[in-house]
Amino acid sequence: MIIKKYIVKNMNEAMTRIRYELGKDAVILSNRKIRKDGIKGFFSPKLLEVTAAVEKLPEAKTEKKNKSEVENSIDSLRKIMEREISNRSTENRDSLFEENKAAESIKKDTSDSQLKNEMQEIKSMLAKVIDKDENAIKDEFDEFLDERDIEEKYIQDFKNDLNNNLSFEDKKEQLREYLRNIVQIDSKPLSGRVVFVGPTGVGKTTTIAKIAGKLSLIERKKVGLITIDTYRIGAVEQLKTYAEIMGITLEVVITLKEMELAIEKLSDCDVILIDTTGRSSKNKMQLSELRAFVEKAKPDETYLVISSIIKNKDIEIILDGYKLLSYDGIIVTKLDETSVYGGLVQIIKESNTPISYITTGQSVPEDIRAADKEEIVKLILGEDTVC
Ligand SMILES: Nc1nc2c(ncn2[C@@H]2O[C@H](COP(=O)(O)OP(=O)(O)OP(=O)(O)O)[C@@H](O)[C@H]2O)c(=O)[nH]1
Ligand SMILES: [Mg+2]
Repeated sequence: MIIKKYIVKNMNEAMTRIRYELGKDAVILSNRKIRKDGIKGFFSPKLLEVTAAVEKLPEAKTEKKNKSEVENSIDSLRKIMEREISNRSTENRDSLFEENKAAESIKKDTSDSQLKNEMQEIKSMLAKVIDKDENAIKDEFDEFLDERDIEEKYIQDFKNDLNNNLSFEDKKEQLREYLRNIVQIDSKPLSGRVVFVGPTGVGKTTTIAKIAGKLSLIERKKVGLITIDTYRIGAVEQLKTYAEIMGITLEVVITLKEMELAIEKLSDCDVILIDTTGRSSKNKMQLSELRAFVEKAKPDETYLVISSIIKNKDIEIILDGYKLLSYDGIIVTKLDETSVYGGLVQIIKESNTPISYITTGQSVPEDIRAADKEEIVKLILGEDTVC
């Protein structure tokens, strides 16, 4: 049994290293939080000490630990060369005897062709080993993409340009650069009329409460709230409760005319946040009805709120369906509920719309922050977690 300790920043990093070094059959024996030694450690973030074990190393790693196939091939080559040298010296000695000349010539021919054959054999052995190593690198990177839930079709242009002979780490660095180029961020301060749309239960109302709290309590802005969320019992109550706690005016809108009136009433506000009913992106009727309300509000900004726990397959349908609402920013919610963020690549690629905010928990108003490019790239690569 092989037991190995890893000092890492987080569990994701541990899992990636364990899988790479010990293989898929490895099990985690223990994990505990530790600090680096010395005073410096006291001020730096805690690290994780993870102990993992595996019965035996996977084949590729065993080869590396034991004598590798390349080394074996070199050994064989050496033996052949030694034999050839010894043959040659015999040849020299024999050449002293004229009577043995004919026999010697036959021997030399035999030994030359034998050497040729063996060299050919070694050549193909080496080619196989090199080929195997290249495949191992490729598989490891593809495995990494799978683990991070990064779908190949969304990074096809990156993969097409990727040199497969690069090491795993170099490929990862190239992916980091690629992500830095495609991640669009826009977290300009909110002002005017801002509408929030998105599927049911993604966190629109909670996000609005968080933003309203930050704007009114911290930035001291005059905030007004409008909700057209009148379809479910308790839906208005949710926002009403937050509005009362924060001392913010809430207008409830049922008809298109009321939307106009509500906007007028709140015209002295710096920011008007408009909550909407969660709609299925497949229901075009509902979305068209919602669009009529949104158009009446004449928004300065429309945010599509989407949850990071939505399945990759559904992201496409949502982004596509909600195009009807002409969203110009995206808010990704519930990042605390997952530790794999490859779906963000899909959101970024398919929406071609900047991410403005991310939310990281249920607490109002704390669990929201402006999107940060480097943080998003690290989350996708599994180098960061949301706590
Ligand atoms: N873990 C976690 N939960 C969240 C987050 N944001 C919202 N929630 C929770 O998600 C649930 C639904 O939130 P709502 O704000 O009611 O969602 P909604 O989009 O307004 O839902 P509908 O109005 O029904 O469409 C609530 O339990 C929230 O507390 C988040 O960032 N992390
Ligand atoms: Mg709601």
